[in-house]
Amino acid sequence: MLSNGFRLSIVVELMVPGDGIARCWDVGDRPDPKSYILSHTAQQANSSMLHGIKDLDRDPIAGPAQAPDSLPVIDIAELLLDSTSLASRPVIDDIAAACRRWGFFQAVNHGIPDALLARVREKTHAFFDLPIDAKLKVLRSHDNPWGFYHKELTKNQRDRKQVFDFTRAGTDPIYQSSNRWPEQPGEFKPVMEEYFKACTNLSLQLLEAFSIGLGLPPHFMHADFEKNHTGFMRLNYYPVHDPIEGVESEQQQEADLGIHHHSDAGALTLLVQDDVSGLQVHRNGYWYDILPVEGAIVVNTGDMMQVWSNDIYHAPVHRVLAMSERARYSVPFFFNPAAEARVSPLPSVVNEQNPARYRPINWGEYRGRRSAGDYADYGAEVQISQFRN
Ligand SMILES: O=C(O)CCC(=O)C(=O)O
Repeated sequence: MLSNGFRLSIVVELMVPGDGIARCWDVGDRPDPKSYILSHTAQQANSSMLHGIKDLDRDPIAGPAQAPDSLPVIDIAELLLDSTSLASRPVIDDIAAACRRWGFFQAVNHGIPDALLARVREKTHAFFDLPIDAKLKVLRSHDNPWGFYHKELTKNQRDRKQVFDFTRAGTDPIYQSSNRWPEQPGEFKPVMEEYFKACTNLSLQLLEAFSIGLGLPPHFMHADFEKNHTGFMRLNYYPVHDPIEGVESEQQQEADLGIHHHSDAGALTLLVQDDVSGLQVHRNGYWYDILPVEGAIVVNTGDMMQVWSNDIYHAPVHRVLAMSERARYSVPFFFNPAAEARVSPLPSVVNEQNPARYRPINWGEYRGRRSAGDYADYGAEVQISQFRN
């Protein structure tokens, strides 16, 4: 848990046990300080613009003065038993409070078996361990986003990672394309499909908490997901060395972060991370680490949840640092509505005093534009701020 460049003594001293957020950083302890943190700190004062917008990746990392509270770890067992029971109300309130404050929490007792998570981890490692030629056989293309990719962009900057993306079986309604599955490792597809199903079920249960938290019946949001959701799974591999270093001449700007800052486009994200740190959330001008908590699934809200809730829940900006000592693996499941969903602030959060802050968004179109920008640099990325009233 405290690997990858963190000095054990410092982290133990400054962390509240189990809360998943560390309090203080010595920049010398950060993953890849040379290539990113130090150079960016030095440039911070005079060079913080990216495509005409403030580049949040240049903001400082939180020290003790900026971290008076912590990212919650929430036991969701009662919610999974019955979201309408009295016993689940404190869980729902904790989730609502976490999503207002951080947009993130770590869920424990989430019901996904450890054995399944272990198999997902094993297959993820085995896939990324394949020789590059085997991975290139399932390479993502311009018109089909499913499969392997090693040159992904976030905010038009190349990330230091490799990914493998897949979605539901059949032809997906946004890109009219279908999954690419590798021949190796064996059992890769059934394991991933089983995990996809488990994440879909858990996400639907979490949606009940979000609906109740916004004063709506538990199943209010289900209509946009149950039959035709467009959720997808991503396997992330953050190697220590830039995966295309010295191989490609195009897009050779330095991949100085694992993933540059972004918010997730959809409703909510479930993430399993391994024991290597690197994920950070941006809050009030600082970056806070989300440290691995054993057995927990990290949950965060996305752009569509921010719109539905009329800014009560927010889509947190987050990123992953570049690795310097050990590779990192993570598996996010992005739970997204049906392609035809028209997303706008929900009736329970809009009234005369609080008018709708967004115009309706067509999810399929929004998602299509966002992922096109991940593939190649098509200029400014689509953002929900463009739909603000
Ligand atoms: O690897 C992580 O911890 C975060 C992944 C993420 O933000 C993404 O894939 O969009």
